[in-house]
Amino acid sequence: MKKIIIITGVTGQDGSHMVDYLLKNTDYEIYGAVRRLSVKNHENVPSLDNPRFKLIDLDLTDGHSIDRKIRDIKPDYFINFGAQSFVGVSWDTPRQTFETNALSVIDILESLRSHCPLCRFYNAGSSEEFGNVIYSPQDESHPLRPRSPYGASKAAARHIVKVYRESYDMYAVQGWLFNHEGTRRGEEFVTRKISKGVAQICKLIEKGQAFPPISLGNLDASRDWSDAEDFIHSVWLMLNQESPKDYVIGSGESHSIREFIEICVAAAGLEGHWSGSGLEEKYIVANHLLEENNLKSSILIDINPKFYRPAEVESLQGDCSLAEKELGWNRKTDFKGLVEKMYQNDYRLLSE
Ligand code: NAP
Ligand code: F7E
Repeated sequence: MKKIIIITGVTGQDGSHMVDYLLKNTDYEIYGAVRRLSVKNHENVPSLDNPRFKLIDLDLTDGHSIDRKIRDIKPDYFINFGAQSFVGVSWDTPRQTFETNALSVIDILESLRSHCPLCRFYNAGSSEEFGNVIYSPQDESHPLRPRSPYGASKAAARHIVKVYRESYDMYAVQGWLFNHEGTRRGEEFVTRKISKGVAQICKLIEKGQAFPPISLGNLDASRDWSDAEDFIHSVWLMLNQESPKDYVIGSGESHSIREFIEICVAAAGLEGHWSGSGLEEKYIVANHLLEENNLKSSILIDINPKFYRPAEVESLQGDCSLAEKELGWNRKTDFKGLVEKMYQNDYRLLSE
């Protein structure tokens, strides 16, 4: 009998990479859970024609739909990547964020306990649970100090996963994954906003056209950014240990948003410099094409306070030494490679 996996979040970044990874590395049957949307958004799921992959309707905010699918399918693994994953909007939709990210986890665990208690469960935890950090880099012992409704929802989910693991001896884990990005990253996250924005500007410069700046919020924040494709393997390793244990997955490095911009601009063959500070801070680009075309607009980045958050996580840096030692996990792509990959992908997409 082939093993059966349910994955939520398959229209998103991690869920879709997980489908690709499992189709390639296992012979399991995979059920990708999607919620009904008025306009379908299946661009990230390239495996729809594979007979081992099927879509099922499951909304994380509807416990009935979770229970029905688990009861009927009785999976061997349940991987929960589905979430309201955007920190910035979690202040606008705190209840929906909590329902989607935390309460749903109770529904999943209860249902697994009733219908298939041996199923292995992964819930997508986040470095945002560490929030207002008290030491760097953050390891598995760092306290949970979330700064956003999003971070609080993931911290709540972590506690409930641990409670079910300890109370009912279930295989339930929740890694602390630091930021991971890539070619399937949602366009509102800062990395993709920059890589796509710079690619669009580069195209306009090539055509000799003026360009509007990319408006951003807090440039002082720094993050531990990695390639999402490297992280999928760590999730599978966490799900297949002898006994369940949670790990920090990150790169061990922290880079500022300014550094991300500088590498991306260099990848586009442009040169630039910072000027001003606070709300007046700008990144100005120079390029022979700008001069040849008499283009006056050269501001690539400016600041718009609407992108500031009510509370900010200033800096995150993960200590993944335990995962390296005990899971044997290692990342392949470094920070510069990630930025260049994202820029080149966005430039190519605009060239098609
Ligand atoms: P993502 O691209 O935003 O994908 C989120 C997925 O959740 C989408 O497929 C979305 O479906 C689905 N979803 C949202 N609400 C749902 C609902 N009510 N019912 C069913 N599905 C729902 O996120 P990601 O970057 O792949 O992240 C995957 C998971 O890891 C998330 O739980 C996120 O919070 C967590 N995480 C991410 C990072 C990171 O840096 N990427 C780091 C730490 C933790 P629709 O297409 O229908 O919206
Ligand atoms: O923000 C700053 C912003 O939205 C990163 C999610 O995957 O990783 C992600 O959450 C930083 C923040 O990601 C803009 O204030 C400045 O300091 O790209 P982000 P995030 O909040 O780190 C964690 C680990 C998750 O778990 C989440 O699911 O960039 N920033 N200017 C901006 N951010 C955005 N989005 N847009 C700006 O214009």
